[in-house]
Amino acid sequence: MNGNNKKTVLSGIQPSGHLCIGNYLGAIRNWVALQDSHNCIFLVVDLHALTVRQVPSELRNRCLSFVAQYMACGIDPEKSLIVIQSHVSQHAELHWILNTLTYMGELNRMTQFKDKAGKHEDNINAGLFTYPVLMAADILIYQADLVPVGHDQKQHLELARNIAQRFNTRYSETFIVPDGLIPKVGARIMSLQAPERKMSKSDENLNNLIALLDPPDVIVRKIKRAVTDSGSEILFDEKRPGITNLLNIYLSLSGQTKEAVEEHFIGKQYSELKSELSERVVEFLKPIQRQYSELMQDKAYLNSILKKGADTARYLAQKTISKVYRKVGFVPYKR
Ligand code: ATP
Ligand code: LTN
Repeated sequence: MNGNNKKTVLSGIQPSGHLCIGNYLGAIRNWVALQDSHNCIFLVVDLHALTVRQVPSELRNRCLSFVAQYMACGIDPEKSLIVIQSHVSQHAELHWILNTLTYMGELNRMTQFKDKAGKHEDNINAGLFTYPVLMAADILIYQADLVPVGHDQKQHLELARNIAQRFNTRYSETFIVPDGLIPKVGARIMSLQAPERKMSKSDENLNNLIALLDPPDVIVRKIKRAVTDSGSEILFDEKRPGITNLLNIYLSLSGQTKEAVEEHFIGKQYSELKSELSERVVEFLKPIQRQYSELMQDKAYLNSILKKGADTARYLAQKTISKVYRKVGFVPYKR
C-alpha cells in the first residue's frame, strides 16, 4: 500500500448504536494488534448504516465519535488509515459492478439479512438485501489480504471471497481473495439479558450490552442484572449460556486460560463473579474513556486524520476501480 511489502488489512464497523465490548473483543482488539505488521485500513461504514433508518444529525455525530473511539482503543493514525466510507465514492462504484455478479439466491441465504429484516419489518429495503455486496466492495477495492471480524461476519466474508473468485474467473485475475481473521476468544460475545443471542451495539434494550462509553455505575448495574442460569458452579458450559458468557468476557479481558479462570472461581458465588467482572470491565474501559473525552475536544485534529485517510484511500481505490472498469469493457475517459 505504501510501497512496502506488508499485507493489507481491512475492516469496518457500522456507525449505528453504541460501540460495545462485543465489537472490541471480536474485532477492534485484533485491529490494534495488526497495525505494526500490516498496512491497515479501518472504516466507519456509514453507507451501510443507512440500511436501517437513521436521524441525520445523530449519524453525523456518531461517525466522528466512532473515529475517536477507534483511536481511544489504540488505533494509531500514524500507522493506520482511518476512513469514513462515504468519503471514498469508489466503494459505491464497485458495489454496483459486484451486484451484477451476485445471485439473489446467495443473498437470500444471508442470516444477517433475515435477522435484520425480522427486526425492521416496516423497512426491508433493497440496500439491506445487497449490504453484503457493499461489504465485499469495501474489502476488494483495497485489495485486502486479511479481514479481522467477529464470528457473525463469517458468512459475509465467504461471499466476498466467492465474488472475488467469480470476477477473477470471468475477467482475468484482478482481486486478491481475502482471508478472514476471527479471534479464538471473544469472537462471539452474547447479550447480557438474552445470552442465546449475540451482543449487538444497536440493541434497543441497552441492558443487553456494555458500551465502551458506559460509566462505571452503569456497567456495574448491567452486569449485576445479567441473566445467569440455574445451578451454582462457575464453569464454562454450553448448556449454561449466561454464566459462560460472563466467564468469556472475563477470560478475554484477563488473558488467562479457561482452566485458570475456572479454578479462580471454584467455591465462589455468582455474585462474586459479577463483581470481579464489573471491576475488570470498569478498569479496562477507564483509560479508553479518558482518551476518548480528550480526542472529542479536538474536532479539527479528528478531521485532519479523516482527510489524510480519505486522500490515501481514494488513491488506492481509484487504482482498483480503473482496472475493473477496463476489464468489464467500459470506454476509458480521456482528458
Ligand atoms: P448492529 O447491532 O448495529 O448491527 P453489531 O454490534 O452487530 O451492530 P457490526 O457493525 O455489525 O456490529 O460489527 C462490527 C464488528 O464487531 C464486526 O467485526 C462484528 O463481527 C463484530 N461483532 C459484533 N458483535 C459482536 C459480538 N457480539 N461478539 C464479537 N464480535 C462482534
Ligand atoms: N458488515 C460488517 C461491517 C462491515 C465490514 C466491512 C467488516 C462493512 N464493511 C468490511 C469488514 C470489512 C458488520 O460487522 N456488520
